[in-house]
Amino acid sequence: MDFHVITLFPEMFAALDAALMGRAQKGGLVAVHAHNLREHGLGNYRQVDDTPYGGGSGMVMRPEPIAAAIDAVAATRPGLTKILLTPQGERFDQPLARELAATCAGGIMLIAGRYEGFDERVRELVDREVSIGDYVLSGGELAAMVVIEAVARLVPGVLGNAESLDEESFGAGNLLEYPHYTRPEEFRGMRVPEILLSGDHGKIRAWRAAEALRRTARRRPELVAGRRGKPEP
Ligand code: 6GU
Repeated sequence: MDFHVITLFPEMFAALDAALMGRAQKGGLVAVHAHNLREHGLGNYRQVDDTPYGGGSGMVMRPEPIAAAIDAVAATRPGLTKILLTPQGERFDQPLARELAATCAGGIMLIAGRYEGFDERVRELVDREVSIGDYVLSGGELAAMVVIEAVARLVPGVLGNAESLDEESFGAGNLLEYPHYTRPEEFRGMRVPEILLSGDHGKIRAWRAAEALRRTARRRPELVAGRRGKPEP
């Protein structure tokens, strides 16, 4: 799967050359291309932002450089799904990651903004808007990387068989994961649950399923109720 990011900070995406994403890119399963929005800036200063109509503090990203960058990337790659990263977007979660992995075979274009926001007309240029959570980031770059990694690891072959999609948190049942233990059997007086040492794989499976449900019900009751979003007060 191909990812194309439009950003003022393409160098940030070198972070995806490490670990799982690095392996996936070297193996040809995933490609990440960062395109410098500055190249489409206006005038000698390659300006990409301007003061807001109506007054107020901060700068707003102008629509023309973003439109030019989107068009330049799309011209040679017509199948890309265009996603604007914005705190006002649809909340990114594992079901949305699965949806994008399943429906964006033609690749994904991610538009990362900086400053206070985009000119409203930029919204008309994209297919959807995504936020990674209710907190403020100075730009969409880290959000883009979150989306890229979460979607890329759902591409067949990206995870080794050591890693299972079904058993992890938000996996098959959209629950948190059951507790894990490794050696030693006793650590600072804390023992590994006896059942995990029993060798009875039927009982172990049942214990893990019950623990996953119990833990999710305590920590994230809204997931057990099958609802998305925050717990109700
Ligand atoms: Cl997608 N962008 C920015 N700038 N801040 C965010 C975000 C995105 N998602 C959460 N906070």
